[in-house]
Amino acid sequence: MSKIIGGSYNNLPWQDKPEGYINPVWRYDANPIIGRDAIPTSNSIFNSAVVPYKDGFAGIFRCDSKAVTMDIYAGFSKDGISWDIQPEPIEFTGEDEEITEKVYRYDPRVCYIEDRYYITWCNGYHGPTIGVAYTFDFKNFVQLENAFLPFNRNGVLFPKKIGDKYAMLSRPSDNGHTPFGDIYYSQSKDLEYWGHHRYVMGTCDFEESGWQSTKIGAGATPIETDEGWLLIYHGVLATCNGFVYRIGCALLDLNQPWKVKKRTMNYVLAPDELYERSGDVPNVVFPCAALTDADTGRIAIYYGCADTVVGLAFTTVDELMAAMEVV
Ligand code: BMA
Repeated sequence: MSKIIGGSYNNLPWQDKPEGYINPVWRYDANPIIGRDAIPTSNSIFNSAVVPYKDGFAGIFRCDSKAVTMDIYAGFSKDGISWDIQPEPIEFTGEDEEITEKVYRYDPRVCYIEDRYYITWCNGYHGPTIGVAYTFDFKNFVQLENAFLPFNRNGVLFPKKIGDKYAMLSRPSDNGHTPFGDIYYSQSKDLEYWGHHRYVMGTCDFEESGWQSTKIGAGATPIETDEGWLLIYHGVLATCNGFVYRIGCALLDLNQPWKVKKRTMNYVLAPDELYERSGDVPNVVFPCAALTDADTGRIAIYYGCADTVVGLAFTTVDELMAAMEVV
């Protein structure tokens, strides 16, 4: 038995694994939990992140508009399943208008560190890079400097300092639909200047693990366990009909998280259901958050489905540990 290091959340959304189901991750039986038109202006709502907040949950949602522009919105939920998303996008305050000026914002992550909630997202600034902001209440948001130079995506913070420094995973990329991408680790004393970059892991040979042979990117905030940081990530295969996004996980060293101890060669979730296979961008499951309960080892994964709606899936720390192989 592996142990999650973290809080007890007995209000975590949960369903037991269906009888006879053999895969390590199973879906909420009333998926999708958020439809594409959950706010009046949205074309689609997907790739969104949630955290425990007060006696319920809060989240940051990617809502693409009917003009098909990308922005992020705050939302609240009592049960983690039924969400009330604010109809207006997040307004950021910050020291420099050049940075707070909106170009596009997408694929948010949320991470509680020390005393506040940090959000990271893919922020348009002469191409995609990693935007960083914090909030205490999901109403007022203060934007900090972009973490990196363009082009970068999938910036995911660790929930605590490691060796006295804040830590972030990211995926350097290009300005288009990147045909490559490995995961890197960066460190900062102040959440503004990032350095001491380390390579974490890359794609696999097509012959070895095809689903993650084109590019990979960090998904949810890493989950601290007694055996290492459990990272849920996405992996992509380039097919003759476009990219296919699936989900896997890896175990990173607790003190030196750029060292990978284990990794899935078989995916843990793939686009199998109709709402994952068909939508604005077919064949995409894209994880951005996971809620955990240290008492039971339960994990609830929030993921975008076909760039159109939000899905919820369940697993446990032991299921994910058993799905990985030593690298
Ligand atoms: C990536 C990002 C994600 C999206 C995925 C599949 O490059 O744009 O937001 O889910 O492509 O379209």
